[in-house]
Amino acid sequence: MNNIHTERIFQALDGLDIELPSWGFADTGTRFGKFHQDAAAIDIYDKIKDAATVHRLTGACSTMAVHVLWDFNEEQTPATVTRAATSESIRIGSINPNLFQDQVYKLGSFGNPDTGIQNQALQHCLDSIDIATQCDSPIITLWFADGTNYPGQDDIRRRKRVFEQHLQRCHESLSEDQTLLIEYKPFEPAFYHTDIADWGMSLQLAQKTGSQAKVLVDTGHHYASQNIEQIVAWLLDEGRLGGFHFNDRRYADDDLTLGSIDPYQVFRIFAEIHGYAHDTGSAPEIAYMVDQSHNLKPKIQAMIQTVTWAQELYAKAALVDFNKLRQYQSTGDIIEAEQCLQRAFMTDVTGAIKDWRNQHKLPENPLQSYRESGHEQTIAKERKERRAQLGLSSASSYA
Ligand code: PSV
Ligand code: MN
Repeated sequence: MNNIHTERIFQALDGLDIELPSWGFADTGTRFGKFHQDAAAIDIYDKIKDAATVHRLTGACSTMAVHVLWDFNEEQTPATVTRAATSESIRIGSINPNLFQDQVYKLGSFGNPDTGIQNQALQHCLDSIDIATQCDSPIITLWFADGTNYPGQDDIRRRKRVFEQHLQRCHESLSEDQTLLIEYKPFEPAFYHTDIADWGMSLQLAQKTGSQAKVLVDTGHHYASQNIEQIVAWLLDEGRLGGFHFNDRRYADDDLTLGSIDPYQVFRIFAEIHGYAHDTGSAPEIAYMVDQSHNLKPKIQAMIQTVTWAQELYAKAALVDFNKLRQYQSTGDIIEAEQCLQRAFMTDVTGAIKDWRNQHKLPENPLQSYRESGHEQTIAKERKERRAQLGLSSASSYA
């Protein structure tokens, strides 16, 4: 690897910070059940510690996303939670309102036919913006489970209009440095229509909402074979790509580890971003976040695996020779243009990444280092005992 390549990789890794989700460290399952893990986080303080562990080993995860309903309560106030994060040398990142769990949301939140319920949802969003301010967090992420299950169930145009109205109201409450991210999802839990089903709907809503509203691309929220990098390219060009929720999928919203199914697609997404920076001379401001809840894999290890693969694929994408690529594109040289991408994708960047880690006093192999540290066993023992004291179910209560 030549010096220019190493320099590009170092620069890319220095600029890549990946937010971890608090919910990815807790015991979660599918609608069929949960497989408990003794080492899973019990409360927000465990989640903060786990995110900080990943950050210490990878040097790339300085913030943790929180879910308002799951992570805050009367004792766990924004101030307390922020202090706990600071004491572990991380920060609270994006704030995720919960607009799907309360019984009142059976027919939707913003889209609900009942204006009283719409207002309850709106108030929860406004409270979440306030929490973001208290946590000094610049991002509020909105994911709506809203939609219908049957044709005719509700008026799709009415629902669209109330979304526009309530999102505008949220935007009015943002401070100057805050961004509202609007996530889309084509199905689940609603199966006939979801109110924000794709990137075009998110974009249209963001444009109507205001300049601080942007689109959140959750990589798992697409139909099979959809060209996600094209969506990324369009959103970049419109100045509305706000962030990502990283995960991989085979069928639906599978929450598989990023790159486990199609690493070349992740590379192509990153290549669009590096290409944009190359062509415009400025790196876009994008919030990179993980949205994975692992039911089977040990959670901290799955996060380290995700982050290190994201780093590797991001580094590879930084090696695309965009000067040559644009030249090949302009002359219609399809073979060489494609080779530009493939050659970068196939380049072994592991040596340069190790050098980068050494430079930052990080373990050369964060996953191995974690597995050998004994940390997993220590927290499993401590949390198992704490669960027993609290009368909570655990892996061993089923043994
Ligand atoms: C549900 O699909 C989901 O995974 C969305 O992607 C949200 O971002 C996440 O839950 C947290 O609310
Ligand atoms: Mn998501």
